[in-house]
Amino acid sequence: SPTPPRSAAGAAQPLAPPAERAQVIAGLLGRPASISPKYFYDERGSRLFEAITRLPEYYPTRTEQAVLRRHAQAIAQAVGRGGVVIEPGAGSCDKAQVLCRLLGATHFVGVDISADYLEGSVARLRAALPGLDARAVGGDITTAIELPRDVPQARRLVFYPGSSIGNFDPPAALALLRQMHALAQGQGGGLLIGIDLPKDAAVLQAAYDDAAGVTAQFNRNILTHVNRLIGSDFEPAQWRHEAFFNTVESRIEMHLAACGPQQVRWPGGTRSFAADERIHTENSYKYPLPAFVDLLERAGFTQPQAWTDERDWYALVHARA
Ligand code: AVI
Repeated sequence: SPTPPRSAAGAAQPLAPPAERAQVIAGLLGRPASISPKYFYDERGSRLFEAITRLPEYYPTRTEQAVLRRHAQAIAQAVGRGGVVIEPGAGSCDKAQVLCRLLGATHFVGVDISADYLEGSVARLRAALPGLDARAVGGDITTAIELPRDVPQARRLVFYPGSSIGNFDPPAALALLRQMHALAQGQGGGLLIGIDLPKDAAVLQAAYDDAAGVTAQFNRNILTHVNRLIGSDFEPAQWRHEAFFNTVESRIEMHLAACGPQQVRWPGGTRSFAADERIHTENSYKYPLPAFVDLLERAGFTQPQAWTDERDWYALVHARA
C-alpha cells in the first residue's frame, strides 16, 4: 500500500522476507525498472513525507484541511453524527482527531501496516478525546481488514484522507474501494475520501519537485530502503529525481534517473543501468470528479456528495455504502 507505513523507530532492519525480496528484485529487473511506492515509508521516508506536507508547493494537505474546515457542518450532516470511524493507513491519526471530534464519533479503529507506530498515535488520540473508544489494528490495508470483534455494529464510516487513493492505478484503486465498501456496508455506513483534482501542470509539477529538494530526497531515500531490504548497493547520490505530469494518464509520475552508467549488485543478482535510464517509483493520479464518482459507483457506493476548496483543487467526497 502506498499509504505511509512506518518502521519501528531506529530499529536495525534485517533483509526482507524472501517473498518480499523476490518482488523488489523482480521490479528492479523489469524494463522499465520499478520500485513500489510503499517502500518510500521507512522511518526517514515517513519524516521526509511529513516535511513534504508542510512545503509551500505541496498544496494537498493544507487544502484538504481547508475543505474540512470550510464544509465541516455540511460534511457532518451528510455523514451523520456518532458512529464508528475506520481509517485505513491511519498513521499519526491527526486527521482522525479532527473528524472524530467533529462527528462526536463513539468508536475509532485505525489500521496501519506499522502496528507499533499506530499504537502510539491511538494512545494520543485517546488522551485528546477521552470519550472515544479508539483501537489500533496492525495490517496491510490492501488485504482484507479484520475489525476487532467487539466493535459495535453501529454505522461505520471509512475515512481515507490525503488523496492516497491516487497512488494506486485505477484497477487497484477499484479493488481497494470495494474492500472499503464491504467494511462500511449496513447501518447507513459510508466512505469519506480525499481526492486531488487535475489542475495546471505547473502547479502539479512544483508540488512534486519542490525548490528545497525535499521531494528529491524522499524519492532517493527509497534506494537506501531497498539497500536494507535486499542487501543491494545503490548509491542514492548517483540518481536524479524526476517528476512530471503525464496528461494522457492524468497522473504525476516520479522516477529516479541514473546520473551515469550504474551497476547495482545484491546477493545473488545484479542489474546494469545505462546513463539516464529510469526507475519508476510512483504514480499520483489526479482524478476529475466525474471519473472518481464513476469508480465509487463501480465499487458499490451510492449518493456521492463532494465538497471542494475555492480553487477546486481538492475534493472531500462522501458516498453511502
Ligand atoms: C501519500 N501520497 C498521497 C503522496 C502524493 O501526493 O501522491 C505521496 C507523495 N509523493 C511525493 N510527494 C508526496
